[in-house]
This record gives sequence, C-alpha cells and structure tokens, in this order.
Amino acid sequence: MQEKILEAKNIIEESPSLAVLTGAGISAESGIPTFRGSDGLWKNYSPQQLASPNAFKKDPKLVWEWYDWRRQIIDKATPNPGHTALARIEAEKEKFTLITQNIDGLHQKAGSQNIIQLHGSIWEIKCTECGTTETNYEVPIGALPPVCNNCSGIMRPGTVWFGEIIPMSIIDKTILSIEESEVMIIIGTSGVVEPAASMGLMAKQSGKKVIEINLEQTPNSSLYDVFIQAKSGETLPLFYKIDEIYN
Ligand code: BV8
Ligand code: ZN
Repeated sequence: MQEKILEAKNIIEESPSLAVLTGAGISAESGIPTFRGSDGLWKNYSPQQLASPNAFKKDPKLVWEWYDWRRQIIDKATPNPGHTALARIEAEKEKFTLITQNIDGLHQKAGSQNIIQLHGSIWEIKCTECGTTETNYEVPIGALPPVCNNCSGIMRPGTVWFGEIIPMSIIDKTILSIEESEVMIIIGTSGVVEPAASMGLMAKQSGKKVIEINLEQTPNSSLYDVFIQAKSGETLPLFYKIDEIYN
C-alpha cells in the first residue's frame, strides 16, 4: 500500500492540472450513508423506487420523505479530511476541476471552488409545473410534498434522477475539464452509474494517468494506473504539501 500511495503522490505532485471525480464514498466519513454499501441508502428501496420521475409521479410523498430524511442527515454533516484535502490540493494546482456525483454540498463547505455537480443539489428544489427553482435549507422541510409559492404546483428535489438527462452543458464542461487535465483522481464511487462511470475509462483512452481511491475494487480498477484500496479521508491528506514544513 505504501508504495502505491507514494506512486500516486508523485503523479499528483508532478501534474499542474487535475480532474477529480467523487462519489458518495468521500462523504461516508462525514456520516452520510452511501447508496450501495452494506448500510446503503438503497437497502430498503431500489433506486428506481426513489430516484426516478416515475417514482415521484407515483408517490411524491414517499420520495420526499426519503429526501427530507437525507437532508436532515446532511444538514448535521461536516466536511471530513478528504473534502478539505481536495480544497487544499486545488489551491496548489494551476488547473483543478472537481466533478462530483454527490448532492450534499460538502465540497462547497470544505472550500472547493471549481465544482461541477453532475447530479444536482439536495438543497435545490424546483416546481414541476412552472419550473420555479429555489434554494431551500429548511430541515425538516415541513409539509410534504412542498408546493410552489408561485403557482402552487408540487416542488421536486433539484437532483438528476435515473432516466433523466444531465444537461449537455454540464457534460461538455466535464469532458473538457478531463481533456485539459493530465491526471484524473476517482474517489469513493462504485462506478456503476452512467455517464460518470465511463469518465475514468475516457480519461485513460485519452492518455491521462488515472488514480482511484476506493474502499473496494470497482469495474475499472484494474485499468487505472494506481488503485488505492483505502478510506479517502485517511488517504487524501497525504497528497497536499504540508505547508508547516514550507513556512
Ligand atoms: C443520463 C439521484 C441520459 C440523486 C442518482 C448509459 C449512458 C447513460 C445513461 C445510462 C447508461 N446506462 C444506463 C443508464 C441509465 C442510468 C444508469 O446509469 N443506470 C445504472 C444504474 C445502470 N443513468 C442515468 O439515468 C443518468 N442519466 O445519463 O441521461 C440517458 C438516460 C437514460 C438512458 C440513456 C441515457 C442519470 C444518473 C443520475 C442518477 N441519480 N441519484 C440523488 O438522490 O443522490 S444516482 C446515485 O448513484 C447518486 O446520485 C450517486 O451519486 C450515484 C453513484 O453512486 P456512488 O456515488 O458511486 O455511490 P455508491 O454507494 O454506489 O458507491 C460508493 C463507493 O464508495 C463504494 O464503492 C464504497 O466502497 C466506497 N466507499 C465507502 N466509504 C468510503 C469509500 N471509498 C473511500 N473512502 C470511504 N470512506
Ligand atoms: Zn410553480
């Protein structure tokens, strides 16, 4: 393990431009359940029963109960050393893009700047009738489902569900940031949800070095340059320059 960490550290230190993709695993050490882990969010319901337009149409109250419950957990959560390490590494790099599948906002809280939220934000809600969107931090959110102040239509979580298109502008920005990077680091994602799951492979195919930090092997781990099977909160702090020594 030590030599892999050293290898990753050298690759990261030598590269002026990084693209990072994160998933639920990076927030696990902040107490937020992942989706597919043993204590995962999908334990009692399948994703399609909770995170899809049909699920919402069928039972908006059930979907909102799930999101309201997650908002209450996320509201209490704080960034862990993995989140803060990424913000520090960003400050050391000429070019740094943080692409996250997470909707919890912990990267923003940790001070990361250049963030692409592939799947939206749990703190955004939008009207299913008139499209009004607003940022809403109420926890609990009150009567479920919340209604639009503008037209009394039902509000939905501002996240991207299964079967929903991620706006092309976001996909284009994501692909450009990977193309403009020398190294891609993939952290805390099981690598099953598309289109995020293909990004590591895309980076490899365009000649980038790819480092993966995950608690378990994923479908593409063997294709990457370095796979570190460890907690991101314990590993990422090893990759920024400890400025106490440099001061
Ligand atoms: C789309 C809602 C166009 C938000 C979520 C091919 C191309 C395009 C689409 C598809 C395709 N094939 C299939 C599709 C459809 C679908 C899809 O991918 N299905 C899969 C399941 C097969 N994709 C879509 O519908 C996407 N839309 O591309 O539009 C289109 C549409 C239809 C058909 C064709 C094209 C939209 C995807 C967004 C779905 N929304 N959730 C929310 O409520 O959060 S998905 C959900 O999974 C979350 O958003 C989450 O971000 C995402 C990925 O999960 P992970 O983050 O990876 O979390 P997971 O628990 O799985 O893994 C955590 C990992 O961390 C584990 O490996 C664990 O070991 C590790 N870990 C744990 N602790 C730690 C750790 N690692 C390090 N340290 C630790 N401490
Ligand atoms: Zn409305």
